[in-house]
Amino acid sequence: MVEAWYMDESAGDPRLPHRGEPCRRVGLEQLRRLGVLYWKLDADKYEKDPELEKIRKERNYSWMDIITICKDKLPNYEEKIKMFYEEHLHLDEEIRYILDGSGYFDVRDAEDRWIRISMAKGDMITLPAGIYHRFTLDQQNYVKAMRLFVGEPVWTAHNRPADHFDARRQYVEFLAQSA
Ligand code: KMT
Ligand code: NI
Repeated sequence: MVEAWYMDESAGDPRLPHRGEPCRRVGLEQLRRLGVLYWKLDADKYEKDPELEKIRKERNYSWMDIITICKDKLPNYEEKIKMFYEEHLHLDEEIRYILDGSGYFDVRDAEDRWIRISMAKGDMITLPAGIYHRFTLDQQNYVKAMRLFVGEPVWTAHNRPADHFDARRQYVEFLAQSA
């Protein structure tokens, strides 16, 4: 099962786990209350997987591509890595399915604390529109992920502060109701 925990406050290499001491784990139910959805799939059959097809159909994830993030494969690697780790939000869902490798998605909880979600092969996640988040590789320095989208993709990241967007306002309202 996917592991998530409250991050410690220490600075330093983002690719380290930053587990607090003692470690405070976060479960799927708690993630769901933040609007974060998670599925476990068999990444070896992503090309022909009825379970994946079902999710895509139900949630209208019509568009997809595959991105490989490692030094030798991704153009403008350093710049992109930096952008991914800037705290930001999107006006649409961010949907990622890890096909190989691993990495961390950090999301803010309702009290603005960082929760770190450790994602590896077979893990699929949806971050809701308007949630503040960021991504980093871990010490493996490699991830291959499917990116999905409802309709034509818009990758624009709005760095924090981005509180004036409707998507943010709606998300804050959702949080208040799901508390
Ligand atoms: C993003 O938007 O943060 C990315 O595409 C990088 C993460 S994909 C595992
Ligand atoms: Ni993002």
